[in-house]
Amino acid sequence: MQEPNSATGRPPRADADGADASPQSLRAALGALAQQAGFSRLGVARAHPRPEDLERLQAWLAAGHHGTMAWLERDPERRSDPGRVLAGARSVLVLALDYDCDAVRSVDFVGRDGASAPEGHGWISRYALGDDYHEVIERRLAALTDAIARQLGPRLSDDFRGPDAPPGPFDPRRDLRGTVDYGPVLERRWAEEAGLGWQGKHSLLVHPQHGSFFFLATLLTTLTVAPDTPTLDHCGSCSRCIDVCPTAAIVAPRVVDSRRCISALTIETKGPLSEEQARWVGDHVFGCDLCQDVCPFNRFSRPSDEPALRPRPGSVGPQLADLLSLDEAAFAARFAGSPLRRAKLAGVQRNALAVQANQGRRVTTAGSDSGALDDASADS
Ligand code: B12
Ligand code: SF4
Ligand code: SF4
Repeated sequence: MQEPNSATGRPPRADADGADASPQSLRAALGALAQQAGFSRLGVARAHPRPEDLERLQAWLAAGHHGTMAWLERDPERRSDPGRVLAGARSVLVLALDYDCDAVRSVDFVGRDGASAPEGHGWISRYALGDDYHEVIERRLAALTDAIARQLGPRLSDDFRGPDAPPGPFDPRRDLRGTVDYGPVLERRWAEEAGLGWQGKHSLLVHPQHGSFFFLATLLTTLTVAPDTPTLDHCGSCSRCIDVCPTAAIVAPRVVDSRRCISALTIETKGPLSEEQARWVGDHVFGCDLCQDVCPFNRFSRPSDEPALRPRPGSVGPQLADLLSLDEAAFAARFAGSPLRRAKLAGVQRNALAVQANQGRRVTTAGSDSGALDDASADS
């Protein structure tokens, strides 16, 4: 006996080989297809408006926490309601792609203060050591969309969209909508509901076994898919991420002020940095991993087996002089298909110069300190 389709109450139609399209069988089939398409994990949530997230998002924007990212102000209602992104959305498929690697943790390179790297070197954050994840994930979303249409589409009865939507055969352009990162979806909120982890105090999604070094993407769909169970918050009384942040950018648990976040300053901020911002950057040339590096759950994360995300030669703790010697052509060749293109050559060199100045000040301060000691010993 097949279970009725929970969207329509009607039994699902069996296809020629007897496979059904119940929410449970769809969940199992989608999990397998997501892995075949190269994702590490799939989680599923029921699509619904999220009024509490709309309120929090509006409060975050009103406080100016988005900094220079004005695009985040566009249409918060849409960001908090998948039905406004895909008409008739019934499920949110959330996809995780692991990106950890064998490289040293930044906290062991730039230090807990974010400003103790070996002189002449800066830090490029873990997620940016290999190829640009947007491109990797977009290719995979396309492969997954194609596989769903080819392998599951023909199995779906014409009532899969539920009673309120017009019937018709499954059409991936109408029934699926993939987004990654800059799409109008609060990915971490859906990922939490879909059981892929919980939003830690640094605001990133943490999985109890896999830690937080993974990307997220979503595939909204009109299909009714059996949802997963949300993950419980395991942060407890820990506050390591808040304590380590050198710029106090985590202003409350799960709330990041981008105006102080080194990641936003080094990647998203265009034009010159103020003197204060340039000091906050410490030794970071692109992005920041400190709040994730100290999280106890990242002890469990393993290197990703994804070749495209492995560190490129020279990307771990790069030499500042190398970065500063690049011209446009050399930058384009060295960072083709890399996330660093987002900051452009001008942004990367602005950051490298800030790091150089910060290190220069350190040397001078250390020099004047030892001078003070010498003076003291001379007096005694
Ligand atoms: C804008 C953005 C940034 C901004 C702002 C960061 C931020 N915390 O919002 C900046 C540039 C600073 C940034 C930095 C980074 N980012 Co970013 N970023 C995004 C982006 C594009 C949008 C995030 C967004 O909408 N923020 C707006 C705020 C309001 O949303 P929110 O944090 O989800 O807000 C909710 C919570 O705060 C929650 N909340 C608040 N209070 C409470 C209380 C309770 C009780 C609860 C339950 C919830 C709650 O409600 C809010 C509204 O829903 C997402 C992709 C996406 N589309 O989601 C990637 C994303 C979050 N970034 C990602 C990454 C990897 C990073 C960096 C690690 C990169 C790096 N190494 O430098 C850093 C980490 C910095 C940090 N600690 O956040 C990944 C995270 C993957 C993961 N495992 O979680 C994402 C998902 C991209 C992706 N597709 O993989 N990022
Ligand atoms: S990414 Fe760096 S600056 Fe931003 S919140 Fe985390 S530790 Fe702070
Ligand atoms: S460091 Fe501690 S508080 Fe921060 S996310 Fe990890 S477990 Fe939660």
